Amino acid sequence: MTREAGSGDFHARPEITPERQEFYKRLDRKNTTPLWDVFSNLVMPQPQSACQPAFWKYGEIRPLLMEAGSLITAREAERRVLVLENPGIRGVSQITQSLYAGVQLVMPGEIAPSHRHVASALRFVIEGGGAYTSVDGARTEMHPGDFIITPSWTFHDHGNPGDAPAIWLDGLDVPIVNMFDASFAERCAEVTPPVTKSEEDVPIFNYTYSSSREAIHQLSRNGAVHPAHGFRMQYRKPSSVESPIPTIGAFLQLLPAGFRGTDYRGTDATVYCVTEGRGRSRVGGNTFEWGEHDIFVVPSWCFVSHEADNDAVLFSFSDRPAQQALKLWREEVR
Ligand code: 1HN
Repeated sequence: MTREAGSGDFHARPEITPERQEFYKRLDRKNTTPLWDVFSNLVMPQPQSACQPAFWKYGEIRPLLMEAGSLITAREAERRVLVLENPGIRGVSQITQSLYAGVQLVMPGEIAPSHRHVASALRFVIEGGGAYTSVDGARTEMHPGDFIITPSWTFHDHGNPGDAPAIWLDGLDVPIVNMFDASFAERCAEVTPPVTKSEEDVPIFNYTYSSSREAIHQLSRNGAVHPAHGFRMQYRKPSSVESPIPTIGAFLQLLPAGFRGTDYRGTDATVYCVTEGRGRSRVGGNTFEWGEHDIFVVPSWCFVSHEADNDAVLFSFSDRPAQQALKLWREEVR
């Protein structure tokens, strides 16, 4: 194929002359607009995310969450959550263009009432505190590091009969559902519906840390280390290649002590929660020095590299399965 010089570049926005301007005004009155005036904003040569790299230190967020705990009950709030908002897109309750994230607190003796919605949710447990979550009549205990899913349109409620606060990271595909204008939601008639099923008799919805930690350590003993990801696994449905949530992919990676990862980027903006260890991640031009329970976000197509001081474990989630289903996903390992 022959290529003219410069044929790979898109042209900048054409000049706006007085004559064109007058024409554009007449177009505007008929709810039309010239494509050539907006083309370069519509079709970017590579992702140009409005999202920014961002970092939340658990030591700063937890006191604010506890303060919320004395201001409002979980029941009154429906869900007592501090939403993690991406600083580049404040005011829309999004951590990325496709995902919602928040940190939820259920105090001892509290319940969060049962409801359901089209949006799917994941919980990554930070402090268990003796809490449980129920999904369509089956209840599971929440322990630190557990990855728990709430599938689309399933009734779910939470409670904490323990004597310590329960805190977890929520991830939902709310922005995807709303982009499609496909949101439905309703309250359950009962605030706390009865437990009618054993956890063993329903499809797995709690991927416990005891099992995933064992799996990741097994991988680190037998598998090859990835130059960027260390030892990384993606959560799957049992005996399947499918993601437990159709829109959201979840991952667990072990970075061995002294690990120095290479640069990586993907089109799936990714939310990280530090599960164990200390280290740092370079995200674009930023360096995030992290410890246990810190949370950070890597925007789409932004380079990230990780370093670990001691053995570190990172949980993460992104919209990768959604992008893969639509054949949009790309990655680059340096
Ligand atoms: C939700 O249902 C929960 O069930 C948490 O714990 C956060 C954020 C947006 C929409 C629904 C929960 C949520 C949410």
